[in-house]
Amino acid sequence: MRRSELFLPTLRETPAEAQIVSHRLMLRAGMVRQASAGIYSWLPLGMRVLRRLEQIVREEQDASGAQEILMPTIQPADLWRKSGRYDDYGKEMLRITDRHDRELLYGPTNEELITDILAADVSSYRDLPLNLYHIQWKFRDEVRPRFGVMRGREFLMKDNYSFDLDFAGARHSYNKMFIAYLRTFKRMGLQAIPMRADTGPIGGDLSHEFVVLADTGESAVFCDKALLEMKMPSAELDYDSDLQPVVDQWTSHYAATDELHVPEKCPVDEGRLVQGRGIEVGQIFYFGTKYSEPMGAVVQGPDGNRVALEMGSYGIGVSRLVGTIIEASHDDKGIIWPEAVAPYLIGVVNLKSGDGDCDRACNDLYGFIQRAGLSVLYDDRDERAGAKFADMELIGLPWRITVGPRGLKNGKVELQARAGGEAQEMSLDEIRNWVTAKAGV
Ligand code: P5A
Repeated sequence: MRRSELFLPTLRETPAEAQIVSHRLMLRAGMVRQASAGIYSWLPLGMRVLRRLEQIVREEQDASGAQEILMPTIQPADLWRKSGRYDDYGKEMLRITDRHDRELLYGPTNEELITDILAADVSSYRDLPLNLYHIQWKFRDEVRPRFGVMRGREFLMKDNYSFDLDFAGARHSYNKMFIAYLRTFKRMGLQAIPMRADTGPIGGDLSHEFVVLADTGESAVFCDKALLEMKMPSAELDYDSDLQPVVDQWTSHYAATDELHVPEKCPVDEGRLVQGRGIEVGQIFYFGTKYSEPMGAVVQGPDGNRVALEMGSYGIGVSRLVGTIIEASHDDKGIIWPEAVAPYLIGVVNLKSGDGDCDRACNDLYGFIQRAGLSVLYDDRDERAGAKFADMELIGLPWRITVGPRGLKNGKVELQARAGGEAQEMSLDEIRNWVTAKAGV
């Protein structure tokens, strides 16, 4: 993409309404604009990051055996009356009436809707296990929407729902998601720590939050230092194998959010206890038959008896993750995107647009990078070099290639990593080789 054509309204000034760095940077880098409190429009740069996160989530869900569906944002109130949650959910639920006076709501989560689908279409134990996910906008009328996309009212969530015949099956489904979540966040460059958590309005008796440590996190968290040094489950670990020992390795170490942390009962001595603040990027729940029973999601078991489905639900805050990654990776100049989620991998800066040699070299390189299959933003604008650098640093692309008249006289361009380190002078051949190697072709 050429910068001159991209809708990228960056801001020099720090927006007064933004209290935390990720919110400030998302506004300044032209990623989002507020439509109303806690509700945002996503502009091209923000949208590209959101899509990349979705894709990582999708790939890890698919790898775990979950199947993608798409449920609507608007749900009938009656379903929530069946589960008993319609009144309990209170003011956080946005309630809507249509022209026929039918009561609807904008879904804050989808346990009821998915259970209703299963109740109608699954009747035998042979149809199980099932794990269905979607990536869809949710609405929760939060009392205090704040910190931009971190606590929005409208936000993008990946949510899935597992259905099993018995507890052993449900626990295996829970464990699969536990591992899929570790892998998902790791791929995004985040260290997310699983912590025992309260189940809140979702209910049930087993739950883990996945928490990224950050000073701007909304909750206080406590965990054993050992968890910060844990190794990821091996890439060879098969989802069909017994996952309990792997999950036990993680859950054997103490970790709790402030709701569950009781200092007097904490088994970790002070030297090993990490106390900090955390951002909840995901949460998983096992709640047995809490929804399937009242909603009639029942199957015939192998012995002919009818049994209510054993269920769990699993959520990832996809839009919240955009802010979380920025909280975890930035400096005083702007965002530092990890390669795996960057809106573009490479920025090409033309130091003298309009100069024949510079334009030609940049155009060639821009075409070459695109043909290699890498994403590139080419700053072809007629702007001061300082302004172009400041913009590139703000939007945080992992690599910058600078092309200027002085270097070109010697056939050289400059390669610089956003994450730091020395800039490297390279010949045009060398930079093309670097691109080819990066593309892995
Ligand atoms: C699990 C999936 C659920 O809703 N039902 C379906 C269960 N869980 S949850 O913990 O309440 O939400 C899942 C994740 O969504 C993100 N999240 C938010 N992100 C931005 N703004 C909000 N207001 C918001 N509320 C929840 C969190 O990352 C949470 O872990």
